[in-house]
Amino acid sequence: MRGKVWKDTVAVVAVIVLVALSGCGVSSSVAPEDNNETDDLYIYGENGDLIVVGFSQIGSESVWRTANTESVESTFTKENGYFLLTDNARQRQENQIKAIRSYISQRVDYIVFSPMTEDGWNTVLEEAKEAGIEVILMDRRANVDESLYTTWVGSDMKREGEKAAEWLEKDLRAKDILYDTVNIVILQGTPGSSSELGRTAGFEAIASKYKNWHILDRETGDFTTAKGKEVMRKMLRQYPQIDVVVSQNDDMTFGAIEAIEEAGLTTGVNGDITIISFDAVRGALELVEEGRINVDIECNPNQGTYVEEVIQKLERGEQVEKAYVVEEKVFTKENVSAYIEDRNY
Ligand code: GYE
Repeated sequence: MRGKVWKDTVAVVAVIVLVALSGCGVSSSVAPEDNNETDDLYIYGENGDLIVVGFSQIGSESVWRTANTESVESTFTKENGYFLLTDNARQRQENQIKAIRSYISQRVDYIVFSPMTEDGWNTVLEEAKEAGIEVILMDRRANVDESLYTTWVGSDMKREGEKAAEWLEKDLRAKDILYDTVNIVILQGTPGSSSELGRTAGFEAIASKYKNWHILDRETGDFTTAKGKEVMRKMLRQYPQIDVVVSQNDDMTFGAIEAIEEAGLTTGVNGDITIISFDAVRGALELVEEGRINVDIECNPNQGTYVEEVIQKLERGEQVEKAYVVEEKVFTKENVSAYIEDRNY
C-alpha cells in the first residue's frame, strides 16, 4: 500500500539521518527543535507501521467542538494503530491551510479536517490531490469539486434547521397560534460555515411558508457564549417583542438565556421567549429538562469512530461512499431525561 511503502522508505531515511548525525558528533537522540521535517523523520522512523493522520481542527469555540476533538484524539491512538498529528487553527482559515500544507509536506497517509467555512479550499486540496494524499472532510463541508476529497463524515445541517422549524410548527399548532404573529430572531454561527448556512437555510425554508412568522433579525454570535450574550442583549434592546430565539448552538444559547434573564424576562416552556437550540450538549439538555430551553436539535460530535471506519475500509482497498451522515435526535422536556446520564460532553 502507498502509505506503508512510503513509511518504510522513511524508516530507512531516518536511519541514514541518525547515522549521519552521529557521524558529525551531534546527539542522535535529540532532533533539532525548529526543524519539523527532521523531527517527523524521527517520529516516523520509530513508528513505521502506524497509519499517519494529520488532523486540522477549527478551534475550541464550543463544548461541541471540544467533544469533537476528543473523539478524534481518543480514536486515533497508537494502541489503535495510528500516529496522529493535530493542529488547532484558532478560528482562522489561513491556519488550517497552513496545517494542511504541513501535512502534505510531511507526506501523511490521511488528512482529516473540519473546514471552517465552505469556500476557499480549492488550491490547498489540489495540492493534497497532487501529492496523492486522501482527504477526509469531517463535520463541515467544503465547496470544492468532489474529486478533491475522498469522503465527508458529518451531520445534515439543513435537515437540522428544518427539524427546528418543524418543532416550532408543531408547538404553535398545539397552542392554537400557528397563524398568529410570531417574532423570531436568529443567532447564527460562524458566517459561511456549513453549520450556519445549513441551519439557516433549513429553518428559513419552512418559515417562509408562514406570512405571520417574522424573522426580525439574524446576526452571528460566532458559536460562542460571550458573543451570543452580546448579540442577544443588543437584539432585546432593539426589538420590544421577541417570541422565539433560534440559536444555532448551545454555547450561544447559554449566553442568550443570561441576557434574557438579565433583562427581566423568562425563557422556555412557560416563559416569555421560546428557545430553540442546536447541538444537545449535556449542560443544555439539563436546561431542556428544567424547561428553560424548549427544544434542542442534536448534532453528534462523536465523528472520530466514523472517520476511522472509513480509513479502515480504504486501507483494505474497499470503495467508500462520498458522504456519511451521522444519526441525530430532537430533545424536548418530554423525552430528554432518559438521555442526560449517558451524555459525556
Ligand atoms: O454546532 C458548534 C460548533 O460545525 C456542527 O460548530 C458544528 C458546529 C457546532 O462550534 O457548536
